[in-house]
Amino acid sequence: MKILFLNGPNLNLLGQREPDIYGRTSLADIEQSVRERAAQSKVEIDFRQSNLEGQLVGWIQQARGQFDAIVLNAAAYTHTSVALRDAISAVGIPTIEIHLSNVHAREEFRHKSLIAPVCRGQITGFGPNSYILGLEAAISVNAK
Ligand code: CA2
Repeated sequence: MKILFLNGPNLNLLGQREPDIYGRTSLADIEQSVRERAAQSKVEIDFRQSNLEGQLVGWIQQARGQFDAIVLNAAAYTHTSVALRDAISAVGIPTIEIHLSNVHAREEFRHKSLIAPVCRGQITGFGPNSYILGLEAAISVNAK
């Protein structure tokens, strides 16, 4: 099983800025813990980050036939991107929406996710553990 982790804008700053909201763990630390958990289940992962909407759309399109699931922290694009939503819908790969913070407990503009209706489910508010829970959800949706 192969799972693609995609991270959207500014998540490369994790651990360096706004620790009160996003914690002190870097994206590289999160990737490492996801890799360790994935290895236990003999799951192959690819872990990427981009600040560019078009890059994320391209990666989703290219995932067709290559990955069994996508775990997506679309960051701010969650709340704005029709392009990401259309790409997820077009490729038809089960996609799990994840967030570090609880978007529903924050500003009102974060309560709306444009991608939620085309994702299999949403995991929000568990800090770096949202990525591990996302991995487990991705494995479970593929379990035969
Ligand atoms: O809680 C999440 O994971 C979010 O996807 C993070 C996004 C935010 O726009 C979403 O509403 C919820 C923001 C990512 C920005 O990450 C930063 C990390 C460190 C310092 C500044 C920003």
